[in-house]
Amino acid sequence: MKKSLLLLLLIATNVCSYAQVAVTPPSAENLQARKEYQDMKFGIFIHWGVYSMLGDGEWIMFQKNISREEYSHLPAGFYPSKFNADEWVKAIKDSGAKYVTITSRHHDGFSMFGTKASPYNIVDATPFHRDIIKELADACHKEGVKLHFYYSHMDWYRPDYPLGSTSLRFKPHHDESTTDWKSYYRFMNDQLTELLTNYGPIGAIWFDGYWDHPKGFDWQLPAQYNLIHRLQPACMVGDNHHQPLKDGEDFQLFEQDLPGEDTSGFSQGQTVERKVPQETCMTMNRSWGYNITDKDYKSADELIQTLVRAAGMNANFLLNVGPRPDGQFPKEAVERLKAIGAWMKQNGETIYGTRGGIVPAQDWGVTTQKGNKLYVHITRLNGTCLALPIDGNNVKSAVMFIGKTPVKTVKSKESLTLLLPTKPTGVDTIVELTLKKV
Ligand code: FHN
Repeated sequence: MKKSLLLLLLIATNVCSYAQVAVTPPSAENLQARKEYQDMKFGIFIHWGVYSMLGDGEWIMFQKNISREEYSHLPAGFYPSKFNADEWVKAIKDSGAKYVTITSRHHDGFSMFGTKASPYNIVDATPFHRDIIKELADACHKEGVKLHFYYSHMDWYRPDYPLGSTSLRFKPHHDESTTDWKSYYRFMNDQLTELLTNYGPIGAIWFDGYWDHPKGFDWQLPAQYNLIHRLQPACMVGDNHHQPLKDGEDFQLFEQDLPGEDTSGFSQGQTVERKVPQETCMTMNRSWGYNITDKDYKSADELIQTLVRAAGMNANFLLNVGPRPDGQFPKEAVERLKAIGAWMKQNGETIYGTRGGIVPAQDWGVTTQKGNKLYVHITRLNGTCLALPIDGNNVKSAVMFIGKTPVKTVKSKESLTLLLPTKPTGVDTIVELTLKKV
């Protein structure tokens, strides 16, 4: 009797451990990494792959219904002769960005790094034969720029990938008979292991493509997230699933929207979870991957204002660049990165290391805060008078951030009214308040 009970217990424990993998709680390094990540505030997203050669974005395989067989001839022609990782990192650093998130493998299934898990990769399948991710990693580590990896859960190339909503609509290569979740899951985890073993410290894995499968599909995320945290405890996990935060995720991603907004159609299912950091990713024009005809670039001023607004909403801003097939950033992107960099050089103190200030985002702008400094970022104001709903008696001084000239104020227990010397006209007029008590 005793023996059979023991047997039952053993079986039950085993079944449970397979059915439900518990997510490992975040380590001390991970919690520290989240803080440092929030301090960085600004990153550059890079969408680059063999699709860049076709000059019509990273979804071209799907949009033009290109078969797996036809598409797989692209790598043999991929030779980005002007690629120079040091130049990329210099441009990124000069823009004021502190980290870069690059597509290690996008939905087309082509790996932009040297991987033993599949020959369909930049080292083995292109005449370039160079591991651009390794070169970028070396340049980033040398320059103190953090490196994050975008990694697609969805795959239009591999026959073992379980057909999802996109691959069912366009039948790129295979049917249900070849799909094999176990094999595909093993492949992803092998690649993630390589990415977290061969390229030094990695700041984050940025997943995308979850939404390719209907509700109920089990991506086995807890075990995958645990693997990442086991390999590099400080590495953060983020997933662009457009859903509420899931267990084991260290930061929350918003696509083309600031946290809490829903203009893109991607953010409907997301509530802002303040227990983790937030990040807003955005295109500079209308495309992620290189698009040869898309010249609809946002102005540098608009991008700066979005970065400022994100900071005021306590979020990082991840701004995308889609390099050309020759390996260089488009000139429009270079110009904007330079302009943002010049602004950050002057005003970065009001952004880096701050958190969203005590006054929540308003139509006129936002506030950021670091200790007893409250920075009032005015991006749109008619007139010269601005009332802030804070205890005016708690404000020791008010000065213009640039030049430190005093700003006249009217104080009450309920508000502080700023009487600006002139109507704000620039991209961001910043008033620096010093608080008596935080
Ligand atoms: O389908 C992708 C798209 O190509 C791009 O990578 C963006 C970046 O946020 N995310 C996906 C759509 O949610």
